Amino acid sequence: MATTAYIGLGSNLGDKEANIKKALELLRKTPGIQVKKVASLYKTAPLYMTRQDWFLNTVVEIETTLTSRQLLIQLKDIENKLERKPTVRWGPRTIDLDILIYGCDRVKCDDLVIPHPRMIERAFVMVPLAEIAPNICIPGRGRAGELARLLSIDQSVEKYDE
Ligand code: PH2
Ligand code: MG
Ligand code: MG
Repeated sequence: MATTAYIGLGSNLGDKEANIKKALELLRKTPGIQVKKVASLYKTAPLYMTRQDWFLNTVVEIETTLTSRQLLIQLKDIENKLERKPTVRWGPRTIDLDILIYGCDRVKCDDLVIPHPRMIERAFVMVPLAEIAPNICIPGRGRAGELARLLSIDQSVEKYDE
């Protein structure tokens, strides 16, 4: 049985657009993953560690027969293929692929928490998510569309001209 999941993509090192495009291509080639919807690319101001280059972000909707754990392994594999190097937490990266939502599942492991615990405070996640799934409900927080609207009042997220 297939599960609908949402994945956040981000890049702020090297050729950001090429990195996101390559990651999308690798996602499409991964057995057990079907990419259903891709949001626009957004140019976003860095959150948390603010003295670094701006990010390109997007969100994709997939259907997958993989478990959330298998999906995580595939996403790490794509990050490795794009030569992501370990740096400081929230520091610059060629590509970051995060599971945001996996069906209705709730997961709490040391290395995997679903829904993504910080997505609701991040306009760089909620704005592209709301573009492709405005009515999706974040448990206890409301609809993506409304959350995105509130967050984008004070976080800089603008559409990127491809
Ligand atoms: N990712 C982070 C930390 N800060 N800021 C923006 N704008 N976009 C990101 O993808 C991002 C970030 C850690 O994953
Ligand atoms: Mg991340
Ligand atoms: Mg990550």
